[in-house]
Amino acid sequence: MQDSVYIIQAPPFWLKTPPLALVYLSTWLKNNGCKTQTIDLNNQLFKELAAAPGDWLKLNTHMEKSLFEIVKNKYPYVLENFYQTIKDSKYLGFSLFKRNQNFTFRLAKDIRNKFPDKKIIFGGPQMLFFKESLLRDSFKVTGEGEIPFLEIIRGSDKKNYEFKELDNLDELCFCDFSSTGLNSYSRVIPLLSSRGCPHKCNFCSERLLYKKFRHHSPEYMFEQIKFLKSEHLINNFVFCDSLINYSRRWLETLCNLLIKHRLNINWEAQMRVEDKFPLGLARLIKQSGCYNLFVGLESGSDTTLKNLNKGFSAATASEFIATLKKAELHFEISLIFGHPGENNKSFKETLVFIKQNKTNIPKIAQANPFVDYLGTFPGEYFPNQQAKKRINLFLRMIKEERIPYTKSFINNLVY
Ligand code: B12
Ligand code: SF4
Repeated sequence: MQDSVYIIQAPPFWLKTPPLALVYLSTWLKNNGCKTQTIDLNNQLFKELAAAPGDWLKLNTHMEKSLFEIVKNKYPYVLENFYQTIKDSKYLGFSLFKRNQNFTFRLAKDIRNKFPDKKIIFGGPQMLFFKESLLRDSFKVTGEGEIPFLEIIRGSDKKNYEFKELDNLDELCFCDFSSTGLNSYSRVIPLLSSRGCPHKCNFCSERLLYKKFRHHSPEYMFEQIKFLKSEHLINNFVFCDSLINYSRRWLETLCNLLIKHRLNINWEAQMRVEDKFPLGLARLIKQSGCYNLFVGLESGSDTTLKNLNKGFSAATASEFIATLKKAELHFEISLIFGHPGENNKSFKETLVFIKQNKTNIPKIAQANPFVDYLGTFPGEYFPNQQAKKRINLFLRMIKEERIPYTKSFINNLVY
């Protein structure tokens, strides 16, 4: 048995499900003989502070920057308990996102002072933003964590890992939630059937987060769902993939397996707009238990869709949405405003598209300004002052048209 490892999710972070990185990494390390535990400090603190979910989830720089000091001054026992728990461990891994980076760095600095010998490893999507070492003698893992984490525990002193990706996802053991637990969350099991995305929309960070697109076989996913359902007696699943329809045959096989074996689960996922999407497949998706899809439409203008390299036209999107509606699927669409190149004409085309298709659109999930995520835009980017104004006009229009929307995901990304 190797020295013990703790993998930590600092706050603030999403609350609904256990952080999947902690689940994947702890499952992998345990199955490779490492004594591993996870600590969801985010969930613990949210409960300890009796915070309102809306306040905790709202993107708010001030809260993110001040949270560590608040905890240190008002709830010191939480940190003391935490230090007590980790005191005998050798490795501490932190999962880093934009929202929890301040808390994570403050905590890691205190740990370095208190326990100078501990090996500290940083990973997670926010690593893309750091070129330098983050803390004296720490390890930096950009991209997938499984292979680098294990190498570090096995004694490698390489300090900087980038995109060491698994070749065959089916070699991974089924997700083990025993360390994170599921009962203290909302009893929805997160799943991941793939890593990366085969498409290349030019605003999207997916190609920066993963180098190779890979997926599990549908048989593996079916067996994993069956196992998790019987293990935890939970029926609700959320696919955290960037998209669930990377292959029609794959999706059809999985749906058929779920139906044939009467698994009776409920599931939701993200989906890409596809040309000539078969009504039969949409019905199969519904029949297999899908209760919600999150569709990345982004725009209703052909010019903007082309600029975004979405790979479909407004007419295709209209047909796709009608197909989902015909299959009685519930879905929500997301939109981006203010992409460089969007002008009044293309903006208005999006408004017209939404109006014309409103009877087929159950809900607007998200409307946000274009964010140039580490140079995803292949040209010179200038912040578009129009974006906010356009989102407000769009909001006014969907209110007038009585199209439902998620209030907290409108214009919440730039903060
Ligand atoms: C699914 C998803 C969601 C779901 C979450 C569902 C759920 N049950 O958790 C929903 C839709 C709710 C969501 C919401 C948001 N999301 Co989101 N989401 C994703 C998505 C597509 C997948 C996340 C996931 O589960 N991945 C699977 C796990 C296993 O991967 P992972 O965490 O990256 O971990 C791997 C590696 O990073 C690494 N690793 C991670 N931690 C560690 C630690 C160590 C020590 C090591 C060695 C390695 C390591 O190893 C892991 C396994 O290989 C990602 C994009 C992506 N493809 O990653 C965006 C992403 C995480 N989301 C993002 C954002 C911005 C948001 C929102 C803030 C958007 C918004 N408009 O509000 C909200 C957050 C809500 C909130 N207020 O907190 C950003 C985060 C950017 C950042 N740098 O922090 C991402 C990266 C997308 C993007 N680039 O914009 N999201
Ligand atoms: S927007 Fe969706 S389809 Fe396009 S690259 Fe990103 S994840 Fe893939």
